Order: sequence, then structure tokens, then C-alpha cells
Amino acid sequence: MTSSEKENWVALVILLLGSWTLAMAEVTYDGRSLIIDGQRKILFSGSIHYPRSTPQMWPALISKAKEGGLDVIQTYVFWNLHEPQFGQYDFSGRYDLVRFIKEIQVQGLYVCLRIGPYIESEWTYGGFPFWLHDVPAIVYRTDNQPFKLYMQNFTTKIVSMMQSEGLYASQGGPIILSQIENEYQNVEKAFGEDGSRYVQWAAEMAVGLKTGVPWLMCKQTDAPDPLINTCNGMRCGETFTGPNSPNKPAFWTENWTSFYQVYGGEPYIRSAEDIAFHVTLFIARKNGSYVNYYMYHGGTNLGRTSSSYVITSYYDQAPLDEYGLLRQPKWGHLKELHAAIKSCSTTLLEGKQSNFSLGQLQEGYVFEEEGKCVAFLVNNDHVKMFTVQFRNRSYELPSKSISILPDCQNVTFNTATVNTKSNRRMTSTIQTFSSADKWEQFQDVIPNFDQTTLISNSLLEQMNVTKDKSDYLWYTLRFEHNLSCSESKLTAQSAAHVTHAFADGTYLGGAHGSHDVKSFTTQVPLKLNEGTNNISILSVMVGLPDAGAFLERRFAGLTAVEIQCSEESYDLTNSTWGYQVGLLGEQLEIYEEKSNSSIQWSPLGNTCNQTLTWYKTAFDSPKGDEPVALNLESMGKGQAWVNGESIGRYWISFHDSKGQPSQTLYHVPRSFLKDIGNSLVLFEEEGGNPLHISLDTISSTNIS
Ligand SMILES: *[C@@H]1O[C@H](CO)[C@@H](O)[C@H](O)[C@H]1NC(C)=O
Ligand SMILES: *[C@@H]1O[C@H](CO)[C@@H](O)[C@H](O)[C@H]1NC(C)=O
Ligand SMILES: *[C@@H]1O[C@H](CO)[C@@H](O)[C@H](O)[C@H]1NC(C)=O
Ligand SMILES: *[C@@H]1O[C@H](CO)[C@@H](O)[C@H](O)[C@H]1NC(C)=O
Ligand SMILES: *[C@@H]1O[C@H](CO)[C@@H](O)[C@H](O)[C@H]1NC(C)=O
Ligand SMILES: *[C@@H]1O[C@H](CO)[C@@H](O)[C@H](O)[C@H]1NC(C)=O
Ligand SMILES: *[C@@H]1O[C@H](CO)[C@@H](O)[C@H](O)[C@H]1NC(C)=O
Ligand SMILES: *[C@@H]1O[C@H](CO)[C@@H](O)[C@H](O)[C@H]1NC(C)=O
Ligand SMILES: *[C@@H]1O[C@H](CO)[C@@H](O)[C@H](O)[C@H]1NC(C)=O
Ligand SMILES: *[C@@H]1O[C@H](CO)[C@@H](O)[C@H](O)[C@H]1NC(C)=O
Ligand SMILES: *[C@@H]1O[C@H](CO)[C@@H](O)[C@H](O)[C@H]1NC(C)=O
Ligand SMILES: CC(=O)N[C@H]1CO[C@H](CO)[C@@H](O)[C@@H]1O
Repeated sequence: MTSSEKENWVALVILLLGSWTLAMAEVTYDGRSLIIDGQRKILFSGSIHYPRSTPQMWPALISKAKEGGLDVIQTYVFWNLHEPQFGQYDFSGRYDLVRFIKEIQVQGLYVCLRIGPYIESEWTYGGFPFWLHDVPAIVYRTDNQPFKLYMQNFTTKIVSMMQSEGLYASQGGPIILSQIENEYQNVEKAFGEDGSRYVQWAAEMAVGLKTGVPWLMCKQTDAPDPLINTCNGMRCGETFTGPNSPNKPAFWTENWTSFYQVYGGEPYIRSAEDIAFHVTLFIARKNGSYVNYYMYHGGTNLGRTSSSYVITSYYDQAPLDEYGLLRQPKWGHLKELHAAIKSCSTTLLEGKQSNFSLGQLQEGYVFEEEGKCVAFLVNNDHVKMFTVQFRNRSYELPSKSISILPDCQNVTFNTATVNTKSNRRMTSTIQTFSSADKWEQFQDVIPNFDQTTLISNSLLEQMNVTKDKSDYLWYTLRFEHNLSCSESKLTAQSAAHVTHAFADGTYLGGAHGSHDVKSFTTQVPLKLNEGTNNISILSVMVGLPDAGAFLERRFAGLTAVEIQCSEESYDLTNSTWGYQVGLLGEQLEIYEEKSNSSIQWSPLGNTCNQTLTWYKTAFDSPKGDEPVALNLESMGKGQAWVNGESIGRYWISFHDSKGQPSQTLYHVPRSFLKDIGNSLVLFEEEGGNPLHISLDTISSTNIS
């Protein structure tokens, strides 16, 4: 290096260091709020989970969140995506956490990083990689040496990654908060003393990572110092018992904008007015200074990522819908609320709060400092509007509403008065798939006992056999019978989610459980042959469980099988069973664009009640950039792939109490598509008609 080169080099380093030092922010807190660079803040935050959308969608989602008045984007970290095998990491594509955080930074927002690494989140296995299950003597989420080792290993990995990218606010990055564990209080009692020791350990472990920004424990009343305990729920303005120390602020980390939906369930619609009421109450009554919308954008549970029975579309009712479109009036009403609060945030943060009664069900909150004054007038009456007197003026308060008076005089916002126009989502059918000659099919194979290699004299637990490599596990049996018996039936009890029973390659029937009914019985008539009968039962899971204590001990799969012939009954529970993990089509990766060329696809045959059938066709991408979805209403249950990318499980045949499927439209992210010749592959379990599928674009239109 010449000396002038050296000077340039030194100058560059100084320049870089300079800008780095300038951007570094100290993040602390006190009893009122988070303090960033010496300034107290009221922060509006929204959950957007990076793997539930695509990198191509992230910039627009984040900018719509910013325009909606958010300051912070909150996300979980998804351990099972990032470490599918111990020590093998994946941070590519949708899993590119660093890219997601940098995109948020570019747009000038903060990040709350909820590492967990247990996350629940209606995500398969609560975010745990399944290999944890096979760690000897492991007990998850308690004072258990093996578990703590792996938890610390992954948490450290993520924190180091963030640190090496300079992403903590203490380094000039956008991350102002991180979370360890998740709603642990729900399970703590089950672990007794070990539970409390674990909370202490987790807190110390996290703090020891020296991120330079505060850590949270949500729904953990006794979160050890200096961790902040926070509230999750629908009504934290009513339910939160408060910070566990006068030096900690009141944070609401999950204010549910809707609720997740399960197959067989109906959407949970939470109105814009109701959300606005509870957010405002939390700020007024609980001195709340951080509110996170769970979810602000839910997105799509692509692949097999949803937990038991949870539908593929996630929190579609959030302010940004599944496709990232504004859901009005929710988005606009909350934007106005954020602006009203921001217009007086200094007074809220620096002022002294007092409260007073305005009627039997009416109350007021005032924040005052140096001649400045903010008032909240609350009408808790769910039915009647009410006129209150406040400082010699009268105010009409609609039922169940709060008026915000940033100057203690003029109402700039009332939670029940919606000025934003509603919109409605529209679907336009771009293409149908009704010509049979455009389809091919492949019949999956029903294995017989003789074709299986894993044999056991009992019914094995499903997850331990499949290792979650597939939703499907075949239980096969050779049943020798001496008499022919016309009045016979097969009964199978299951702790998985769906059962399909076959005898000698013929479908006998099936049954399924539901999110709330964990165990169910399949009973189907069966014609027994004299001699050998090949019984094959397909046990299906629709996602692994995601919650509760002792997740590692959860049992799924068949629990008892019996054949009845006239008066005789044969208990087959402890017979010799042969097992096959997954389907032939899965082994062949038939859904891959460049799948094994030896696969013999056939022309489309009878489309009625064809079980275990793969269907394949091709289509061109709809023009423009509107979101794309497949309408799968004519199908039964299965999974769909576009260009080898799974767009999730579908389950049309499971109807809700009104007789409707829980989800018929399945999002195909634009970035999965090429202009022409996209491959579409479906695996249909129980029978459906692919000729009535359509490809739709999604848009929204104002309703006046
Ligand atoms: C995790 O464990 C592996 C294997 O023991 C080790 O190589 C690695 O350094 C650990 N990572 C962290 C971040 O502790
Ligand atoms: C809110 O802050 C005021 C001080 O400004 C305090 O007197 C009051 O108890 C706090 N309310 C709650 C619910 O923490
Ligand atoms: C003020 O709030 C406190 C705490 O919620 C409550 O106990 C008290 O009754 C309120 N005072 C009035 C006058 O409403
Ligand atoms: C309200 O009016 C009364 C009587 O006119 C007056 O004495 C009082 O100061 C007024 N209060 C406020 C807050 O303006
Ligand atoms: C509040 O309303 C009064 C009259 O109603 C008006 O004179 C005043 O300018 C308003 N203040 C603000 C901040 O808009
Ligand atoms: C899981 O399967 C292995 C054999 O693959 C067996 O040794 C182990 O006992 C099983 N564990 C459970 C919990 O069933
Ligand atoms: C069928 O007959 C054979 C020979 O009589 C006997 O050993 C076997 O137990 C019988 N099987 C059943 C299922 O009844
Ligand atoms: C049962 O399976 C065996 C082995 O695949 C096969 O040879 C036999 O024909 C099957 N029996 C019937 C009745 O289908
Ligand atoms: C099957 O075997 C297990 C373990 O040996 C035993 O506990 C159970 O009672 C048996 N079930 C039946 C139906 O025979
Ligand atoms: C393709 O499938 C055939 C038959 O199942 C198999 O023998 C062959 O190894 C496969 N080839 C590849 C490249 O996977
Ligand atoms: C298809 O299956 C359903 C339910 O098992 C049955 O009701 C229906 O008749 C079947 N349709 C045809 C065409 O086989
Ligand atoms: C804490 C809280 O408000 N929990 C509520 C969250 O929403 C569910 C579903 O509506 C309610 O059942 C809970 O009470």
C-alpha cells in the first residue's frame, strides 16, 4: 500500500466508523416506555412472518405497514426451517432472515425479533426441528440439560448472525427488542420447580448474549429482571395485570387482529372498531406504550408448515390480507388511530395520568404536563351511546367507544366512528382447466404387507416413524381368514388426523378428527376373502401439534385395530404390521419440475372418487401483477405444487358448521410463476375433480 492509499484507507475507515457510531442507538426502558437514544417512544408494531410470504412480497408489505402508521415489524424466528438437520443451516429464499430485517431497516422501521426458539405460532411442532425428538433423554422447554444445550446453541447462532450483520440497534441496526421463550406461563406448572429454574436460566442465557437491546418474555408474569413481561391477548386493556416492576413499561406483544382458522372452522372476524377500542384502552388505562398487531399480515402456510388442522391461509382477516392487499376499513381505521396517538405522544409519555368516572359505565383518562393535556373518554356500555360532560363541554360517545382528545378539547378520533371506506375482495377467473386432454394422472400405489420393510408387532407412533418427512404413514397387515364372511367390518382408532382404509387395493372408506377432537374411530364394512386379506391403512397428519407441555411425548397414529366377522372379533392391535413412510409419488418427487422421467403418467381417467391420485397440468401466468390463487373447490383433500413449490395443503371436503369448506382459494405467490408453461401438480387423497379447478386473480374494490 502506498502512503496515499493508506490515507484513503484510513479516511474510509473513519468515515465508515463515523456513520456507524452516528447510527448506533442506545435502547433502554423505564416504567413508562422503551427509550431509544434518550427518547421515550409509543410504538405501534405489527407481526409479519418472513416465511409466510416471499422475498418479492416483503418490500410492499413493509411499506404498507409503514404507511399504516407502524414503527416496528415483529417476527418470530423459525428454527425448523433454519436448522432442518442439526448443524445444517438454511437461510436462503423465504428463509432469508437477514434480508428481511435489512429490508425493514431500509424502509426506516424497527424490528422486534422473537427468537423463541419455541414459537407455537400455529407452526408445525411450534417451530422445533423434529430431530430434537430423537435426542436421548430430552424434555423440551424445561430444566433439561440436552434441551437447554440445543436451545442455547440455536439462540446463540441467531444472535451471532444478527451481531455479525450489525443488526441490533446498539450496533446501528433496526432490532430494538428480542424475545426469549414464548407464553411459557401456559405450561410452567406442568414442570414444577424445573419450570421456574428454566425461566431463570433462559433469562440469564439471553441476557448473557449481550445484544445491547432489551429482552422480552411474553405472557410471563414473573419474567426475571431485566426482562420485560408483556401481555398477549385480545383485550390487554382489560386483562393485563401490569409490568412486574415499576421500572418496566406496559407492552402488548400480541393483540390478535383475528384468530387462526382450522379446517372445519369458520373465519374469526374482529372488527376494526373492536381492535381500535382495545388498543386505545391499553394506552389510556394501562399506560401502554408498545402495541403489536398479531398478525398485521398473516400470509400463507406454504408446504407442510401449519400445525395440526390449521388451514393454509393464515390470519387472512389481518389489516393486510393473505395476499398483502389492504383490508378496509381495518387498515385505514388503525392508521387514523396511530396518527391520533402520535399527535400527542409526547404528552402521553411525559405527562401524569389520572382517571375519573364519567358515569356508571363511562370513565375518563387524562395525561397532563406543563399546560399540555390529552384526554380519553371511554364508554364501556356495549349497547347505548352516552353523553358525558368533560371540562364544561359535552361529548357524545357512541356505544363501546373511546374518543381521543389530543388537546383535552377536540375529538380527533373515536374508535367506533369509522371514516375509512370498506372494500371487498374480488376474484376474476383467468383460466379453467376443464379440458381432460390437458391433464395427466398417476395412481399412487397401495402397499401390501409383503412390500414393506419396517415390521413391528405393535402399532407404532406415527411421528417417530415418519420423522415428519411426510404426512402419510401406511400401516399394512396380512389377515389370514378361514371362512368367507360377508357381514364383516374393520374398526380403527386413531390419534392422528385422517384415516383411509383399503383391503386388497379397494377403498373401504375413511374418517377424520378435528382440531378439538383428538381421537376418532373409523368403522368401514369389509368383505373378507377366504385366505389372505391385504389390509392397508393410510394414517394422515395435517401438521404436527404446536402447543402444550411435553410436546416430545405426543402420540399420533393408529392406536387400535379390530376386524369383526359376524360374532367373532379379531383384535389386530398387536399383530405383525408392516410400515411404509410416505407415498410412492413423494419418494419419486413427482411434483418436481424435473421429476424422474421414468414416471408413467396416464391420460386423465374417471375423475370421480379416485383416491390417492396425482394430477398434472401446465398453465401460463396471468398477465399483470395482481395476486394469483387457485380455486380448488372441486377437490377433496391433498396438497398442491406449482413448479415444484408446495403452495400448501388443501382440504375442501371438511366443512364447517354451515356446510362450507374452510378454504377454497389457495395463494400462488407470483414469484413461484414463470410467464409460460408452469407445472401444476396435485395430490388428491380421497377424490376430487380437477376439471373444475380455476386460476384466479385477486383484487379489491371499494364499496360505497
Ligand atoms: C452448536 O453446536 C455445534 C456442535 O457442538 C458447535 O460446533 C457450534 O459451534 C455450536 N454453535 C453455537 C452457536 O454455539
Ligand atoms: C399510569 O401512570 C400513572 C403515573 O402517570 C400512575 O399513577 C398509574 O398508576 C399508572 N397506571 C397503571 C395502570 O400502571
Ligand atoms: C381510577 O383507576 C383505578 C385503577 O383502575 C380505579 O381503582 C379507580 O376506581 C379509578 N378512579 C375513578 C375515580 O374512576
Ligand atoms: C367550567 O365552568 C365553570 C362555571 O362557568 C367555571 O367556574 C370553570 O372554571 C369551568 N371549568 C373549566 C375547566 O373550564
Ligand atoms: C379546537 O376547537 C376549537 C373550537 O371548537 C378551536 O377554536 C380550536 O382551534 C381547536 N383546536 C385544535 C387544536 O384544533
Ligand atoms: C422411536 O423409534 C425408535 C426406532 O426407530 C425407537 O427406538 C424409539 O423407542 C421410538 N421412540 C418412541 C418415543 O416411540
Ligand atoms: C385357520 O385355520 C388354521 C388351520 O385350521 C388354523 O391354524 C388357524 O388358526 C385358522 N386361522 C384363523 C384366523 O381362524
Ligand atoms: C395380497 O398381497 C400379496 C403380496 O402383494 C399378493 O400376492 C396377493 O395377491 C394379495 N392378495 C389379494 C387377495 O389381493
Ligand atoms: C398389546 O400389547 C401391549 C404391550 O405388550 C399390551 O399392553 C396390550 O394390552 C396389548 N393389546 C391387546 C389388545 O392385546
Ligand atoms: C427413477 O425411478 C426408477 C423407478 O422407480 C428408479 O429405478 C430410478 O432410480 C429413478 N431415477 C432417478 C434418477 O431417481
Ligand atoms: C363417491 O363417494 C361418495 C362417498 O363415499 C359416495 O356418496 C358417492 O356415491 C361416490 N360417487 C361415485 C360416483 O362413486
Ligand atoms: C387474554 C385474552 O384476551 N384472551 C382472549 C383471546 O381471544 C380468545 C378468542 O377470542 C378468547 O377466548 C380469550 O379470552
